[in-house]
Amino acid sequence: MKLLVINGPNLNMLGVREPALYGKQDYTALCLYIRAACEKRNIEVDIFQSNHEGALVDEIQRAYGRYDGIVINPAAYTHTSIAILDALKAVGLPAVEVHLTDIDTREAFRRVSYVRDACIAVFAGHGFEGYEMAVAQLISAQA
Ligand code: CA2
Repeated sequence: MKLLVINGPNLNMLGVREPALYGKQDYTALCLYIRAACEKRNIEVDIFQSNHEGALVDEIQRAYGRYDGIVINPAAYTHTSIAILDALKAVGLPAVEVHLTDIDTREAFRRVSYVRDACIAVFAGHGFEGYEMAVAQLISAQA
């Protein structure tokens, strides 16, 4: 099984500011965590991060025929991007939405998720562990 993990804008800034919200660990630590979670389950993984909506759409399209599932934290684009929703629907791969924080208990504008409509599950508010939960979900969806 081969998974693609996609992270949206500003997640590369993890650990730099707002540690109370997003934790003290940086983006490199998140990537190491995801790789370890996949390795222990014998899952191949590629991780992609971009601050640009079109680049995220391009990467989702590129996944078609190459991966068995997508784990996506679209960051702020969660709440705005019909383009990312359409790309996920277009490729039709099982996708799981992840957020480090619990977006349902933050500002009202974060309660809206456009991408949710194209995802089989959502894990929000579990920090790094949410990515591992998403990987486990995709494995059990495939079985
Ligand atoms: O909780 C999440 O994972 C989010 O997707 C993170 C996004 C936010 O826009 C979403 O509403 C929820 C923000 C990404 C990280 O932003 C940072 C801001 C300051 C310092 C470090 C990271």
